[in-house]
Amino acid sequence: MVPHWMDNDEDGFGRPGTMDMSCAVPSGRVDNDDDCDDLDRLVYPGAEERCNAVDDNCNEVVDEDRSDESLCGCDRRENEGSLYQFCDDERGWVTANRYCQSRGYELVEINDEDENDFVTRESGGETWIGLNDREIPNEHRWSSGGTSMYRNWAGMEPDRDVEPCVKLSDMSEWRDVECDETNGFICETAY
Ligand SMILES: [Ca+2]
Ligand SMILES: [Ca+2]
Ligand SMILES: [Ca+2]
Ligand SMILES: [Ca+2]
Repeated sequence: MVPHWMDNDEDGFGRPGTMDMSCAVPSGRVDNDDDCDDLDRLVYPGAEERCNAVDDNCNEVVDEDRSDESLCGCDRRENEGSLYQFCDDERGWVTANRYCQSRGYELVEINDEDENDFVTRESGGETWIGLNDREIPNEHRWSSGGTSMYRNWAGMEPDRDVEPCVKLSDMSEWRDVECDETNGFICETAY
């Protein structure tokens, strides 16, 4: 008798918890349970790691770098249950937001002072965060859809209706500015 496992996505790696025994491995089943996502045929041990906020190669690390190149074109950092990409490329807010979202990330949602200190320290300059009031003036929301009420406005901010996008300054305080200003930016995903 040999053990075998379900391989729903047909990538040759089986789904844990689906073991059965018989004299031979039946067709459609495989002799291992090494898949970490049996619904995605591009995700399996040894797969190519892509910049997508997913652990493609099943090594329990998301979007790790190949050689010394950053996989997402940004500096990868982990902190307190989040994975971040610190991106130096200067872009407008909308383009920066799209960059993060097309890779499975969101512009950073800052949840508390600790996170604000962390992102200030790691970015070291003016950088976009996800907060904005592009939809309803004076109602600031996070592009992630998150509900963090933490704010760290600089004195007199937010000050103008025509400045819907929010950047973090190198002093850790936030300023609202026009969205077509270009800055570095920070992407975040849960980890
Ligand atoms: Ca798979
Ligand atoms: Ca990985
Ligand atoms: Ca990945
Ligand atoms: Ca956060």
